[in-house]
Amino acid sequence: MSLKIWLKAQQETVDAALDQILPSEDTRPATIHQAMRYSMFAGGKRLRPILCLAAAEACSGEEESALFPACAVEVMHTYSLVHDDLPSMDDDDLRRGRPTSHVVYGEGIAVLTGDALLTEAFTIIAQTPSTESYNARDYVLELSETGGSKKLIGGQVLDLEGEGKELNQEQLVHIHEAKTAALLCSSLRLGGMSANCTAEQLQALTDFGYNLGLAFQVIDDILDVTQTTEQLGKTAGKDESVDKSTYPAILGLEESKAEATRLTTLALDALKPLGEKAARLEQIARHMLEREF
Ligand code: GRG
Repeated sequence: MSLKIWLKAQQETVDAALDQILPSEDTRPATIHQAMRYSMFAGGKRLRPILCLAAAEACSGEEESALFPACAVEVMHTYSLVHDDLPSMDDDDLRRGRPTSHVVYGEGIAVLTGDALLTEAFTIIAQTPSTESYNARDYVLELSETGGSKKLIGGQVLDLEGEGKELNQEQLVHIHEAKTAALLCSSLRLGGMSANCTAEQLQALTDFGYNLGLAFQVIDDILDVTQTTEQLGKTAGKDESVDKSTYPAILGLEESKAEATRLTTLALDALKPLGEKAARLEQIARHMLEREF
């Protein structure tokens, strides 16, 4: 099966699982459940759940078990986007070409939507079946560490504090480790854990996720320069390049491309202990480098 067809099938599997697992739109109070579903089904690529499922496959796991962490990481990711778009954060009116949650539902409901999604992520992850080596406690700790003040939230704090300042490469890497690489890494680790991976496999997934996460962010920054904001459908009105440090701004475009290639090579090298079963992970990394995932 070609990567394109496989990716589409995985997206559909994840969408169906999310649809089943999330409270329906008419669950009372309807507003919050409609708002949660509005942001969950907004056309995201489902990169994190797909990495989770591919990691489980690489460790000979069952898709059925990996679907719980796959949904949990996507729900946590969506919470971070809803809050990131708020007027008090990035103040974005559009995400993936659609009005953001606070534009549609008002700021109060958007804050609560993010809170509800974050809480829901833990309800979902706790349902991941135990294996010989891992149980609900391990899964919950993995996700809470990633969502906490040293990773996602810490990264957002550094990002807010860095606005309008000229950051150096080390500071930028630190933000992206926390904001982007951490959740990609956890998505892979949770997929492996749901498949009862060995310590060696878990390390391989961690190293792959770290380098892939950084590569993803460098590529995202490059695309911000090489494609127009309108094409990406990301933001309305506000030009983020003015107050945010990016790889092309620090390294230049050509060196940023070389950095994306270097990080992808490191990610691919990390997959070696997983052997042939990691073929999908390898394809995803190569595809990401060629053009946005
Ligand atoms: C805790 C409020 C809060 C924020 C945490 C993750 C994060 C920090 C903010 C999200 C905003 C952002 C631009 C993060 C960088 C990572 C990134 C490029 C996210 C977009 O991910 P995609 O491209 O999005 O996978 P889709 O829409 O496809 O799901």
